[in-house]
Amino acid sequence: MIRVFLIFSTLFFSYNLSAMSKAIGHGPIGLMADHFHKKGEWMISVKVSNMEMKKNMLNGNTVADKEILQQPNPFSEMPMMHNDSYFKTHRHPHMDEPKMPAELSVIPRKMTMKMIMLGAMYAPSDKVTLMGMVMFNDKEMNLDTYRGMMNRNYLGSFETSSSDLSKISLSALINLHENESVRWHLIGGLEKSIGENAKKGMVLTPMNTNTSITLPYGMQPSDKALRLLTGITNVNNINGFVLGNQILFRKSIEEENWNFGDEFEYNLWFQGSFNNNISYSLRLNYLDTDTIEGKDKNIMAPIQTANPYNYGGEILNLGVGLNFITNFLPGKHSDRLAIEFILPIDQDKNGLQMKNEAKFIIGFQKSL
Ligand SMILES: [Cu+2]
Repeated sequence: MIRVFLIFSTLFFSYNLSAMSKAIGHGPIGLMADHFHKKGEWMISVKVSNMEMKKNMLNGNTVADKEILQQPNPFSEMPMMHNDSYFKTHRHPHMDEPKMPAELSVIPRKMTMKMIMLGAMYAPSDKVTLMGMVMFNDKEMNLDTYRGMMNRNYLGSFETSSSDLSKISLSALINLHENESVRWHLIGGLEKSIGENAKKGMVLTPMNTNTSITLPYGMQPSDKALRLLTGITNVNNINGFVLGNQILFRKSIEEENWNFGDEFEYNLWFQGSFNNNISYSLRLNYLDTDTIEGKDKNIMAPIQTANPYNYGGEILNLGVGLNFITNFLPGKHSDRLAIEFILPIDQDKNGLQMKNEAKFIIGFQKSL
């Protein structure tokens, strides 16, 4: 229902955008495919973002650590995560292989995700702009381990991390309509997740041992899926102010044993100018992501992130940004610097998940 409403609002917010050389000529930096280019133009860009997650939520509500330790562990009948050398040296012949705890025993404390996106845009005609992007990500998580049974004592903390080339994408923006006050364009593209999807890391187990396991889904640099990206962007110029909106779908069309869920994204933004060289923006961003499809049978641990159902959900973000026209590099066109600060204002994630905190994006764009 919300989707239908959003699609209609995109179609009806129709009111100039010849202002490509003004700061307001590009949308907030957190958007992709917000503008297109004139025939023969090139643009290269780099964007860096940092996002944190802290605390945990169960079905959309804040949850205490004590309650997390009472959540059932879906892998409780499986053998305890171990490394072979530990069992060769410690195992008694008459002892059963230990099973995993019946309840979750490891709690994520904090997660930091950094991304670097390198992009290029080229317009072979006024009708079509091609866009390519390469993305690197770096993820870090701090976790606390508790004893798996009896008194559930806190045993200690550890950190896992991964960093890799994560995605490449190629898309085309089709200029549907453009006049003094409104422009419309379609977005179509492919996005390939190319990083490692079964990276291992050292963890502290609820038996107070250190061992290497396949990291849970959220810590993997990639899911190896190929996604179809489709969308539509509408930008209106109303007396020097900009009102834009955009709908984007990311749908997995080819996947391995598991993949992150399909995504629906809606952006509604407002921009104004202090002068030709500085503009400000306010953006509402709604993201609806499905749970993980499939599973990796090696991902098994007494922690929420090892369960494919504890992924996805709905998030509403508010972004505040600034665009600047700068002259750092020589050339016919001036360059652009932009920042956006994004805060979640409502999050209803599926199952047990960490809570999003602020995200910060900074980008630099150079037209050639
Ligand atoms: Cu561009």
